[in-house]
Amino acid sequence: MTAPEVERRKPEPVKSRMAPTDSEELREAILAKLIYSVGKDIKTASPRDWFVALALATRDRIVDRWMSATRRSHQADAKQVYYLSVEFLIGRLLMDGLNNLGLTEPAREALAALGVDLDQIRQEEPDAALGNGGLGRLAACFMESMASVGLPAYGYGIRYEHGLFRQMISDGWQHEAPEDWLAHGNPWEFERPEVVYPIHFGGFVEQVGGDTEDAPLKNVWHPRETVNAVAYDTPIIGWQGRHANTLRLWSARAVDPIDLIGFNRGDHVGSFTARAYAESISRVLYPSDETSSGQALRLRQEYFFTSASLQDLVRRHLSMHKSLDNLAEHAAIHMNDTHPAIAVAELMRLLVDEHDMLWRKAWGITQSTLNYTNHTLLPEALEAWPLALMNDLLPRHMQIIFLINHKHLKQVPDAMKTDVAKLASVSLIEEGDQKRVRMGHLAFIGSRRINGVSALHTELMKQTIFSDLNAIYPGRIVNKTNGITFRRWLMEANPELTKLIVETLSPKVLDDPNQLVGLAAYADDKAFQDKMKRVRRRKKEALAAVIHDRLGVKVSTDALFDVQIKRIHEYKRQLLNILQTAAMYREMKLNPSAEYAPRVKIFAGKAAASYARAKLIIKLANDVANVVNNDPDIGDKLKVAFLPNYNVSLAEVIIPAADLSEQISTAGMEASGTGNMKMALNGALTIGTMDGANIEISEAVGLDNIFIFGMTTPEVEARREQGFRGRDALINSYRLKDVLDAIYDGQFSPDDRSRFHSLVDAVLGYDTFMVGADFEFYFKRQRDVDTLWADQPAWAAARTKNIAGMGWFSSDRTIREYADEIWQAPTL
Ligand code: 26Q
Repeated sequence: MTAPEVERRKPEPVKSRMAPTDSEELREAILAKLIYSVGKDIKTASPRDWFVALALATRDRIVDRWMSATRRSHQADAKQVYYLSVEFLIGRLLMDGLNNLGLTEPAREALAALGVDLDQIRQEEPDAALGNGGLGRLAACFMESMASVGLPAYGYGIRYEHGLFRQMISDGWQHEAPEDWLAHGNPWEFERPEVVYPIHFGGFVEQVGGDTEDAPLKNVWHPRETVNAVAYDTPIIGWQGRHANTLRLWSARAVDPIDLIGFNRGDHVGSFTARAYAESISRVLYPSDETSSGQALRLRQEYFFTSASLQDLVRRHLSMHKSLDNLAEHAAIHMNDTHPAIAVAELMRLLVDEHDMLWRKAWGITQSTLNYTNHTLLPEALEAWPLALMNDLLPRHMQIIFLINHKHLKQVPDAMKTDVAKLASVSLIEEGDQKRVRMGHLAFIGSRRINGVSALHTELMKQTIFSDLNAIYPGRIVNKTNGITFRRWLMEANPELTKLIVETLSPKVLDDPNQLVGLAAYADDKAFQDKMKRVRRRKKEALAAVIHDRLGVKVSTDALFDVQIKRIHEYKRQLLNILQTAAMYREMKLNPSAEYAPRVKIFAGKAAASYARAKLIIKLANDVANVVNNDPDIGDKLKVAFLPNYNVSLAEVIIPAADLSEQISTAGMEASGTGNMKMALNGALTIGTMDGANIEISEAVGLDNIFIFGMTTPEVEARREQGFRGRDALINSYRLKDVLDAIYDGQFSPDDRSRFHSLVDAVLGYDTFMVGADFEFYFKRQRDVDTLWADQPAWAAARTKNIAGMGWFSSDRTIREYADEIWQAPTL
């Protein structure tokens, strides 16, 4: 950021004439790091060396605050939040650290004095892409917000050696390449070789004792395999450096590095295989979201990090308290989706088997300590582990789950007990050919609170997957609408807009985002809008440069930048957007004088490697781009750009340049969305369905300032019940027929005319995602977009009202709600 504002809001530090300024001090520190830690001098240092030197100097300043914050919360014996997440999609940390310490400008000056450009070397930092998408990014925003609001917390996850794959597009098709973020080391983390816990798998359970009063019955787990979990800590500093928390990620380490007997026998390769197998647990992030892989390695990952985290927090509690009796008063454990849901059984195992607690008491503590967030209702994403697999890998946990289920079913209301279907629906075990453990049910039963991530999503949770459990435990389900951290998504991604907002309102807006409402008064202010125009232009030029650089496509910054960036999924309906684009193109060809706003259609997103249809949708976007971009009749009226390898860093470039934000999921399917919030905050108008947090956004910005279209959730449901087929939509939309015919005919794929038959057939057939049904409404709503774009002052006013309405979507607000209503954890 533009730290002048940050500097201004701090009282001027009293410095003697001889004291160095922040920038001089930083310059010395960077130089010392370059020489003594990196081992290079100014002459030989590469941009990466400079990045590492700056990161290390920044880290020192973070560490000071981190240690005092940790000491303070320890002394206060403050309640700790433990946020368990199999994904943390962090991105880069350099600008986050500098911004929150108010050191961005001093660092820029310090480097400039050394002949180095901050904006160049910051590009050297690899993204920590330890997540797939929304869920992982939410965890990263929450870490930053917990530090910013002063909530003592640990994030717990897995230190994947390889994060989400790199996406390459060749000839329009997605290819995956391994990602290697640790190749040059990681300056932010601290290895803690002394913090290590054994994680057991397999084997059998033996019952011992039980014959006398002094020797109560005990279950002893004899595992077949043990892997060590080693901690790596990364400090997460909050706004203004007021507080810092720890992100503790676990790495798998074999108990024995080599099989010496095998090695000595001459089996030089084989003697390492056991180690490779053990350490494969933290090797790579599962690259698919919204589908449960059901594979043993995934279950091993989930148990590995959950058990290590619980052992760690139990040990921490016992270092300060006599017993675990008061665990719930001092710890709130959060399960980010069901991925750590085995925590319910693992905490019971630790309390009962390892700490000799009676079942009833242990269950009370478990239920008061754990909480769970659900992020999806899609059936294919709901985790249900085959009982046989679970029994093989975690035999003691399986016994505990059966006992939890037995006691749970015993106390369901009598009316439910006699209804076999209802009883089956609330059981932790799914019956059928292959019995499975329902992880969502396990998380529900073992938690104090469970929450959805937007008002609609929470309502649908109550009505669908958890309706019967909700009837048994009314009040347990609550809503916590998602949020985003404004430090990264406004201050760091868009320092120009931040500066304008601060100058227009006051620096206080940086502490209290609700003050953004003050911007609404400037909706029609000429002077303000002129400045805004300059900011917009700069951010669009930066994106245009990236598009040119990566795709060789020249786009006009006068055009409307129409952006859809997210994982590629049928329910997110990139296909609907592409069909609309192709239809627009065909109408432009037919009627060259038609009044369309000049547009650049920008897409980015990864498809799971095994998701063939999503990959075909990427190919279609690129095939349409090829035809449109090379058509001399079209020129700047329409351009299509699919930017490869979408990640957090690319998002930081695209989002501030978006004029229109596409949030067009089939109603009822997107739990919340968070990109919708990021783009609106940066001044995009949304075109979207009444889905997820789009609904809250429409309330916050006003229906006049958002383009809502499409069927609502009940309408989608009704349409499904009627047995709607996509071809039924053709009667009402000649354009849909025309564009589907053109695609089917191979107009966009002359080299393989049947390439997209399966896609067109899917739309004309069951049309699971209602692409056909919503097409005409969507197309017409896009023409309303054109009309407003033609009236630039009206557009600018609507844009300003969008930004003004976004204060509530700060993840600081979300985190305060979790702290008050779920964790009952006071901030420092
Ligand atoms: C599960 C089992 C095995 C392998 C992978 C998975 C898996 C991994 C990731 C399942 C789901 C995910 C990610 C889900 C996700 O990102 N959901 C999104 O969460 C956001 C934050 O709440 C919401 O805004 C989005 O609407 C939701 O789609």
